Amino acid sequence: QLQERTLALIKPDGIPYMGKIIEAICCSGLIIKQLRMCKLSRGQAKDFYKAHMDKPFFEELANHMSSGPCVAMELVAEDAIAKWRLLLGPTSTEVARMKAPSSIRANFGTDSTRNAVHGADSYDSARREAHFFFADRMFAPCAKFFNVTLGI
Ligand code: YYY
Ligand code: MG
Repeated sequence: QLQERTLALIKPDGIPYMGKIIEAICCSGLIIKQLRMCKLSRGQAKDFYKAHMDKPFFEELANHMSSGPCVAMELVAEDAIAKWRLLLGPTSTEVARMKAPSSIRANFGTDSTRNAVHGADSYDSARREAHFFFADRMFAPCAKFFNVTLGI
């Protein structure tokens, strides 16, 4: 089947639960193609979320995203973008706990800013965001370990 890629991010407030979040990812059939832990500067956080620069929560969001380490992952599966969005749940953790109680945000998020994880919402954002975190790894020697069994 056609393999799709997406970008997942464990936000600073989700880091204490990263083992459980990665377990949920693996159980759902998403394959982790790349993973890196990093800490965004405030400027990098603003750049990552620049589509929201006019929103009232932008400063708070940039502060949170640069408050500690994140784990960025490139995920691969059939319908990976939609699969990951479904698994992570609605933006508001209050809504998530009502409408998607088994989602990652319902279980590990605190509020609409500290909601544990991020997921790209389209092919274009997945491409941009994967490039944001992994562009410098494009020619990494470990690329030879992919392709054969997973078809990625
Ligand atoms: O894609 P998703 O993360 O579910 O929500 P967006 O509407 O794209 O907002 C991105 C990001 O902005 C959200 O994950 C936290 C933050 N945010 C916020 O701090 N307060 C809100 N009321 C809405 C969003
Ligand atoms: Mg979004």
